[in-house]
Amino acid sequence: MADWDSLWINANLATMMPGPDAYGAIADGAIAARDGRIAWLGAMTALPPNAARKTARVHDAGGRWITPGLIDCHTHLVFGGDRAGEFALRLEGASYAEIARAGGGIRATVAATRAASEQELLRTGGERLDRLCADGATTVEIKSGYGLDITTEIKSLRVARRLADGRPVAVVTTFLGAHTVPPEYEGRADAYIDLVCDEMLPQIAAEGLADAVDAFCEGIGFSPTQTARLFEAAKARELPLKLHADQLSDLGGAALAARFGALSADHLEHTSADGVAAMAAAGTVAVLLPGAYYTLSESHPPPVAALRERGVAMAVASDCNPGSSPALSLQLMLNMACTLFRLTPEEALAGLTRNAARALGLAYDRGTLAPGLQADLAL
Ligand code: DI6
Ligand code: FE
Repeated sequence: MADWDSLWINANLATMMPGPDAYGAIADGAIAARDGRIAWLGAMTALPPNAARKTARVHDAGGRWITPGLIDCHTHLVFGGDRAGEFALRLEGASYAEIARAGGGIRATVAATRAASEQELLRTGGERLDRLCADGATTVEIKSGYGLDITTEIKSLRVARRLADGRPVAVVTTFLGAHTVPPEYEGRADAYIDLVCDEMLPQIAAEGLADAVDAFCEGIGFSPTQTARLFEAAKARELPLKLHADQLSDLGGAALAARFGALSADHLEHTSADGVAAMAAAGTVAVLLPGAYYTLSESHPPPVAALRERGVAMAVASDCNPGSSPALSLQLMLNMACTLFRLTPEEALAGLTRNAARALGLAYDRGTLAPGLQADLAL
């Protein structure tokens, strides 16, 4: 009866399916794929007779663990230049916000990204994506937000889409035109939001370049009112929402994201109890980014105990970017989610699989191991 393309035998499976065991573990199991989908999984003792003979390729996992392919649901990995100099400045006492206000930070990367050719962005972005894949990623979200003009935002999103070509990974794109006010709009943030809503968003939506829309709601980013305007415009085009919320201060970003039914609110270091309650009620996923917390030497971690108590799904991601999280190891993020944010190992792995899929609206298709889902596996 078995008629499979691939079969992995002698594997321990972390299915990540909810249940009595936090990993949804199947010890001494096997998993089969057909046409890129999971066709069967279970204990070795339940494997149909002759299964191996009727399968094109049989792999012996040799007792290793198979998890769902890891999902990095928050990255900014298409960018030009680097910001190593800012690392040194911060060591000397400058803060992330001070560097940003002095024209460094995101704006420094915007200048370098505008100057970079599409080929250059494809090459450097590809090197970064390859490292995430080597660490077990099979789905990676990539945000724009280092263009902040229509040409460069579109260039970045096209590069992000093309990065998946020829690689064993799916790329999901997010339009982050509202990342910061570009220099040519200094002091005119509302006029820039007009440009984002009235020109960038329609063109990007028409070209199908974005799977979601995000913003940086922060003192050095955009106000809740400006963010809400963008969210209205995105909703009118039926684009899902995400938000950089409450990273450096509590502007009520988590509650704002929840009010708009956003897929996720990300960072959350300064989110209040009300914000957590609003996320719980709306089913908005909390995306925790320990790499940024670590790199910026923050001391105010996200309210993990409250998120856990309220049953808010917690995802974990790299936030790969040249300023606040120059990180390309998902296994290090698993470690830091536990050591810095006190997630349990089970919660951390769920954060890079099941809950990361939810943060991208893809839980119907990936993030757990179950028949019918994509056969995205990490061995
Ligand atoms: N928060 C972040 O962690 C990234 N963007 C944001 O709004 C960092 C962006 C950068 O520093 O380049
Ligand atoms: Fe980010």
